[in-house]
Amino acid sequence: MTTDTQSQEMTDGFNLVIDALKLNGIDTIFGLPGIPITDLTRKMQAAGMRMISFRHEQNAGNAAAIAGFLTQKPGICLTVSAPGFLNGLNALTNATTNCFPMILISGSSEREIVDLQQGDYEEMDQLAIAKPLCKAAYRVLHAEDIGIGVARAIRAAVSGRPGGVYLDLPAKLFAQSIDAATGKASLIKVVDPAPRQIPAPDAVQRALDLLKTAKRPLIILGKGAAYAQADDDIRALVEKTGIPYLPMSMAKGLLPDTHKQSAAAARSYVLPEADVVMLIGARLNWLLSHGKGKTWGGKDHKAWGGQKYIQVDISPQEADSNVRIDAPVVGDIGSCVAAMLGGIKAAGAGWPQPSGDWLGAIDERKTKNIGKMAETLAKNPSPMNFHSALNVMRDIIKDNPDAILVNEGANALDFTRSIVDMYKPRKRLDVGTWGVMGIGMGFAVAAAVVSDKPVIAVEGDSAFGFSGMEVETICRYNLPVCVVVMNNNGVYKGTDVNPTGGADVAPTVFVKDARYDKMMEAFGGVGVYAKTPEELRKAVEEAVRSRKPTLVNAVIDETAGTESGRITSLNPTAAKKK
Ligand code: FYN
Ligand code: ADP
Ligand code: MG
Repeated sequence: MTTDTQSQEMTDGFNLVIDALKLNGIDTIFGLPGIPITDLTRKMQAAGMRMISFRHEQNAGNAAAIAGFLTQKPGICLTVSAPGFLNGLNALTNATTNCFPMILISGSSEREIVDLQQGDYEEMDQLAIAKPLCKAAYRVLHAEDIGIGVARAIRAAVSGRPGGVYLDLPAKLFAQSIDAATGKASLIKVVDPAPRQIPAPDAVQRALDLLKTAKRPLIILGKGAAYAQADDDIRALVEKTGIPYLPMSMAKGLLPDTHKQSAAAARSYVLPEADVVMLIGARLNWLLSHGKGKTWGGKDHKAWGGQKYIQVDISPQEADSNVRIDAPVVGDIGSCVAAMLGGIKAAGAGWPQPSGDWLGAIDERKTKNIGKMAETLAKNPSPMNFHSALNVMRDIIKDNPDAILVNEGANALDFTRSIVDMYKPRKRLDVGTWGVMGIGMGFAVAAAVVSDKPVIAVEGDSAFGFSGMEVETICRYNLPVCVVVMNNNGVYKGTDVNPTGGADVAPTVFVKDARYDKMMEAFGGVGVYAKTPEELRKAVEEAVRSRKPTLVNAVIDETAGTESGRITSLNPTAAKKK
């Protein structure tokens, strides 16, 4: 593409950035216009790219990150310099932590001024600040290097363990003009950006030999397994071995949560009791109690320890991060699972199935927990509590398995995770490894943009507050997003009081009976105030049918919920006063 103000044989930085991205199949940008990238956003749209503008760069960054998770192509977040860059950094760091491939592209100040600290407009050494927080970071100073810069950023984002990459483009770069033929020749279409990483046959054999010895095997599926898009082979591996599996929250739906081999409803039993645990795209981090110690939920459970582990992961350094890994299988999950499946199929009928005692014990706990859950879900209190509201969402997701569920909050997150079953892969997008609040609307916008499927965002009222202004973005692009705010008047609940009796409300309390639905109406969307499960069901079903931007304010009992949901135990308890 050549510039519109010069002869046909010239091009410039603006157009080279666009051509480099388009050459690599990138057609959607999530960002926020401003100095020095406003014209770039206009040119991107004029060049036929989708330029999705947000109200805050953190939400644009979260959108780019989850677009990467869903598409296996790096999501692109475009921001202005300094404050806009910093706003995007939270999402870039969260993407790196969660292994989501994204590229944060920010305009920046000129090197000569920044390095002499001469006080430029929004002066900041952005590259230096980004480097420790992301997988890779690059700066481009010359137009003829834009092709290389974009190529390196794409390859860094998706190869090996996916993650966040920062690409720093100083303002002057955009106006640099070079010969069009030279510019074209400088662009790189990245060949095989995420090369398969085939596991060593002896590593596969070692893993299969260990798995064969297990009396009480357990498979844990993580979001890496969901990202890999090796769905059929993963399901075949689970079903051919008959091994019970535990899906981490964003791996739910790789097999339907109602699958008979799911051990999700017996979590605290299977984790300490298994004798061989195979991790597939899951890390033994805090979400799995680091493979030792008590499990979460604040209840006394048998401490973990003594298990043997198989770890299937693309990162060779992940093994032994928390406990000894007896059989690391290093490679991309698609190649690793295919290789293991080959070995299992070769064994034919000789592959040992788990013991009946093990499966029976799991079923017993599942039945007990599911029965307990059913009792709770059958109640219909007024006002609604999390369970009665989520019982409705459970039915709606079951009736609409292609809908994408975005979920964040504390109780709103934890109760949704165990109440709302998922039926297809990559349909549950949540706070992930870091437990970050604020991912909601960015994830919802991106999920709708990249999939065109209906998106249902079940939000704690506190969580919604972090990105709520993006309801305007949702309306502006007329996206099929239905936000359900679980409004219990506060963080965790709405009942805390100021012990001094002073005029200020307690730090965790919000405006009583806030009308979040009016926010959506303010921008032309549909707002519904739902006080009963029937009203909630009607509103969400209509939103899915109509595909209109909708916000349902679900009135939840303000006494419902616990501090921090199921991770209350993470809160430090104040020392008892003498
Ligand atoms: C699960 N369970 C069920 C079901 N699914 N019972 C009945 N039916 C179904 N379908 C049971 C399960 O066996 C557990 O009971 C319990 O419900 C909880 O299951 P969960 O949620 O899978 O397990 P648990 O113990 O909460 O997992 C620990 C955790 C989880 C840390 C992985 O709490 C988590 O992912 N938390 C994320 C917290 C977070 O990031 N919050 C955001 C910021 S918080 P038992 O087996 O009897 O224990 C801001 O304050
Ligand atoms: P969860 O929280 O769901 O358990 P984690 O984010 O903890 O998932 O772990 C994901 C793991 O998956 C990371 O260790 C990452 O290296 C790995 N991973 C991501 N993508 C792939 C892939 N395509 N092939 C193999 N491993 C992958
Ligand atoms: Mg709340």
